[in-house]
Amino acid sequence: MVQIEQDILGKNDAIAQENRLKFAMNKQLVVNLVSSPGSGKTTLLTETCRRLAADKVVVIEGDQETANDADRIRETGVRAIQVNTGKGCHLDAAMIASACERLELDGGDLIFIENVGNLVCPAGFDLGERHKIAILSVTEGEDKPLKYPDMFAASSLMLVNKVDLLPHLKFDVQLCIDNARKVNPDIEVICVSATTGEGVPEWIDWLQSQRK
Ligand SMILES: Nc1nc2c(ncn2[C@@H]2O[C@H](COP(=O)(O)OP(=O)(O)O)[C@@H](O)[C@H]2O)c(=O)[nH]1
Ligand SMILES: [Mg+2]
Repeated sequence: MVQIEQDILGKNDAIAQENRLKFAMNKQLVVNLVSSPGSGKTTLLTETCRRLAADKVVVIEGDQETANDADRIRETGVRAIQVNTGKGCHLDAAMIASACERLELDGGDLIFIENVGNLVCPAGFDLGERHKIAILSVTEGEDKPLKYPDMFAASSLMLVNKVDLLPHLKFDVQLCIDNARKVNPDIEVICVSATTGEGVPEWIDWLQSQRK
């Protein structure tokens, strides 16, 4: 088991490194959104695409089945490609390489990857992205960074989503942030609501600062 795991991860890391070099050469910013299912990745992405419509934005959508999320992105006018992983629980670097080829990008792009929803497997797979971004919604509980530390340790930024629901819930935002910083003292945090737009300008500013 250990040998197989090492072989798979070794092969993935080599392709991820090729992706990373290509992204750098083509001046592309690539961010990989990771979270459990339903935390609001696609909703936040559609809102983000609407606000960045004038930019060169594309989205690579990962789900086990269906093209629903790519369809939701395309409704905003942004190009999207759907990757179905079947039995797989995460995207890998080869899937991203092939999706980028199909997108025929010409450089300077902002590439969003929406990974398959789960807080475990996507943490272990480097796609060649600049940043992993963990989305945690306030309905999931403050303890998730402690229960699934790898995901939060691998992420540069945590977006705490659905803050519009806070008045209806017992969710301690500061405790959640403290828990995330226990596993990753450097993680940045932005509180957002993908549906009301609260915090979304700060998220867009964060993206723009990464593009410079
Ligand atoms: N109240 C509220 N609901 C949200 C927010 N973001 C997403 N949702 C809802 O959460 C559900 C799952 O969202 P979706 O974007 O499909 O999550 P994904 O599985 O992470 O892509 C949908 O019913 C969304 O309307 C938010 O900020 N506030
Ligand atoms: Mg989705």
